Amino acid sequence: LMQAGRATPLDLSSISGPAIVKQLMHLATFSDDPNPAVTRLIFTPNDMEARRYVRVLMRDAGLSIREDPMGNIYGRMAGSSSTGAVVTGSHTDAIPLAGAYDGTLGVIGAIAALKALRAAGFRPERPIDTLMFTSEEPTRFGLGCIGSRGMVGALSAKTLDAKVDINGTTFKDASARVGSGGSSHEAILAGTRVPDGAVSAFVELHIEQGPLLEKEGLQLGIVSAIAAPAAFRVSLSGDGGHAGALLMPDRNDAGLAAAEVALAVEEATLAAGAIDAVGTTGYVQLGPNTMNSVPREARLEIDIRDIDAARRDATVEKVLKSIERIAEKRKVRHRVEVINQDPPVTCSQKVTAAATEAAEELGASHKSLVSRAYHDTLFMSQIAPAGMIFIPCRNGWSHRPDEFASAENIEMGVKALALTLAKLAGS
Ligand code: HGY
Ligand code: MN
Ligand code: MN
Ligand code: MN
Repeated sequence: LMQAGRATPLDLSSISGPAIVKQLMHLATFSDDPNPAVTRLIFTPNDMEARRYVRVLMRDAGLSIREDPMGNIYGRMAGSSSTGAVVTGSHTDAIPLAGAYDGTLGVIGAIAALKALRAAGFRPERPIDTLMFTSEEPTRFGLGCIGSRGMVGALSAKTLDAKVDINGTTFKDASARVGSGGSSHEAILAGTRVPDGAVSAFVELHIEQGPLLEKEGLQLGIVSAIAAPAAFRVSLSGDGGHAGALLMPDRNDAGLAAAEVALAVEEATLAAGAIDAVGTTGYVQLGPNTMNSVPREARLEIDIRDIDAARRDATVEKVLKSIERIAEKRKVRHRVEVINQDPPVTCSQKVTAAATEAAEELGASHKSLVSRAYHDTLFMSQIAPAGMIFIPCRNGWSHRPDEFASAENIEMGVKALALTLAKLAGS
């Protein structure tokens, strides 16, 4: 492939979709739930297996490995200069009963891309780092992108102190298993923070998790922007009581209040009048959650997103007002905790141009599109020009066991990533 500014063409023929699929399927075996589902929460035994496997692949690709105190794992291809690294990576953690491609494609694919660049005799000017972010999903500690937030200084020790899992385990105690943990959240964050200027560009390869590319028969997506995610936790409590003896007029049923709140989320989101506005009540936990006891506790986790931040915030405001109204009407006590309310990101022209050029040199059909899912790229964009490359996934399905991407689309995605990295790293 003639690469702009390069004397010799870059031969990426060693990149094999079927070989990468084999690695992805092996990685998928490290799961708390049986195949084809993948469940893999940060620092659990299966996550430790996944980390070990990623290290094996990084070593096999000739990369020098380093791990920071939060467990972000770097695999470096040295360059003639020692700073301003071009970084590419994604995550291997998986929410309960997810699939085999979300995140993992951008970790395994990045290692395969660097292995191919080395085989093609490519010697970068700036170093290239592949990165396995320690955890992108919010499942265990209730906050997404905990590793990239730590890397860019978007996470305080105070916030991290408050993040405990369902057993009350803190990030620090759980990260001790990684062996690169630390004595306190301050120390862990200090050792994770990326120094200014250390990263010159960031690009993440990921499945689209939406149906557009497949619908239009396109091979690649160049991400222009990432939607603004917000999440919050709502606790509702009533007095509960005996399902037989407590008469209806005397009830303040927390379960019914929760049901109304979930409907209010849908109503407020639809009222935004924009297809890009989405709202989900994905988690509802009732207490004591048994047939003949009137629910006295309800915990909800609500996720509201939009590519327009102001419109997203207006939807959030509407939902918060509805919670007040519903709690008042049903005489339940309520507590709302904002988990995150992050701005959207416009991807960097420098990265999207390099990725578009790579797609064109590969003769890959492509289009620019918005990412409705959030990614670690959302935070890496705070310290460096950042962007993403998407490949199609079947029916746009994701966060489901039947999530799927074809070997040929994976192969094209990894080739585009390799070429984009070569352009950004210079030689
Ligand atoms: O929820 C998301 O957008 C990502 O998959 N964590
Ligand atoms: Mn995900
Ligand atoms: Mn993901
Ligand atoms: Mn074009």
